[in-house]
Amino acid sequence: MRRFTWVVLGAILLSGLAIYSSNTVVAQGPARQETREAHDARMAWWRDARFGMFVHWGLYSELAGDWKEYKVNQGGAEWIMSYANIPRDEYRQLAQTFNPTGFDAAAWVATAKNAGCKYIVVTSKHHEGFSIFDASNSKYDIVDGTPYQKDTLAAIADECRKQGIHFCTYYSIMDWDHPSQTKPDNAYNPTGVIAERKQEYVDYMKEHLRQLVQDYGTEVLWFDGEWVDWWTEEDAQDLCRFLWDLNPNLIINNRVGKGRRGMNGFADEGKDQEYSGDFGTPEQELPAMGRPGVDWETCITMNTTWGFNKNDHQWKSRETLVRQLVDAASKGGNYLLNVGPTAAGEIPPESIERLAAMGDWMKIYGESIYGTTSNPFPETPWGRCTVKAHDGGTTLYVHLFGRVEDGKLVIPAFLGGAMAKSAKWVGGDAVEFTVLDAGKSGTEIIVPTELPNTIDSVIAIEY
Ligand code: H79
Repeated sequence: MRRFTWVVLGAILLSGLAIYSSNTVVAQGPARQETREAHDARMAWWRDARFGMFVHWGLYSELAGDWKEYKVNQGGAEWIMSYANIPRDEYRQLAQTFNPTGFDAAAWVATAKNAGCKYIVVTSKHHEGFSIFDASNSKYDIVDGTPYQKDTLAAIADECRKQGIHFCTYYSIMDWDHPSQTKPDNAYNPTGVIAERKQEYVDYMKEHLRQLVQDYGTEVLWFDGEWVDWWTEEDAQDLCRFLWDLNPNLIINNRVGKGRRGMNGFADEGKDQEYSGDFGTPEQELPAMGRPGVDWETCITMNTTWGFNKNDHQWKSRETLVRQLVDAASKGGNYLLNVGPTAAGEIPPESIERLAAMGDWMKIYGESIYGTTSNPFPETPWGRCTVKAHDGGTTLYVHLFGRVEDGKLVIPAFLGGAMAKSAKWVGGDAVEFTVLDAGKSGTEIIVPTELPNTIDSVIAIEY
């Protein structure tokens, strides 16, 4: 063959390879195949955001942990219908007195924004089955079923767009109210389905979800209650296809499908990609380490409940909350922090104070959280690390959770032995440092005994 032919053949082969590699298919659950680039683009805002506010609000907020003699002293007060085994008809009557006259969408969104949250996830329908939006196929919702008669979810969605916060919604597959759903004898978990009525219920959910995507513009669908036996991975795949047809950019959590193995929020090691959903969902726990290649978000309460509970006073400290956020970021995950507003529509003052404190910290140190990736070192005895690649190089953020013994800290070699160019306190002055062995042995930084911030002080090292 002539040389020219070889060159042409080679070029064809090479361009074929190039096309192949840039189109490498990422199976994001069996319901979707997209290129790595398309997948990264779809997840980009969510990965950069790192910090969101979760809102649990429903008829359970009215009971606030009490039903007759029954008291929820600890844990999810939003589960009271199941815990106290309240009959459907009695529970439904709560709607008639649900009148959140103190509700102020602008204030809620501003509270999240001032805390440094980039997105809000609001319960649209929890396990109780009541819709906190204007469900087109039900009267058991905030507009048609309560004296309040206004669409609070639409107001929150509008405010989010106004204030530049991503609007996202929670939706429970398990439903303790719908007539297609059967209840075990003593409580509602896990709820079953009358086989002939399963399709009716799936269609009912799909119409809710269509509304949330098309009419309310939700950017994430945060499913829950997927553990009911009758819900299958095939159902999840069908639902994902339905949702992505409505909005291909939608992000869906892994509780849409059957991969999650427990409260750690992930599928069995190495199996996450085999199930539906874009991200893992640890609940009330921070994983010991991240899972490379798997997006995740941990959801955490400030006290022990999701829905408002007047009996629960076990509030986490500001320090714990900030450090949990830093910990999540250092492991490549997002932190979704919950508030449970009262039936009057007010976020409890204890939550407001804590969010404000997080905002104070984030205003100075936010650059070490947003858009960062996980810690590169096997151990970080000083606290945590986050990393940010940028046009001029790479920044390593060293998060100090406490004083450093004898004022010297050796940061191990980074980026294969790159030389540190500068070091400074985030929000402050330069920090003294020495490059060890031209970077091959890392960088020594001099840390004063008095740290600028008692919760977490951050040094930014430029490479
Ligand atoms: O909405 C909040 C809680 O009401 C809800 N999720 C957060 C975001 C929640 N529902 N249940 N739980 C939390 C705990 C449930 C645990 C179990 Fe299971 C369900 C145990 C057995 C079925 C999850 C699925 C853990 C193992 C399998």
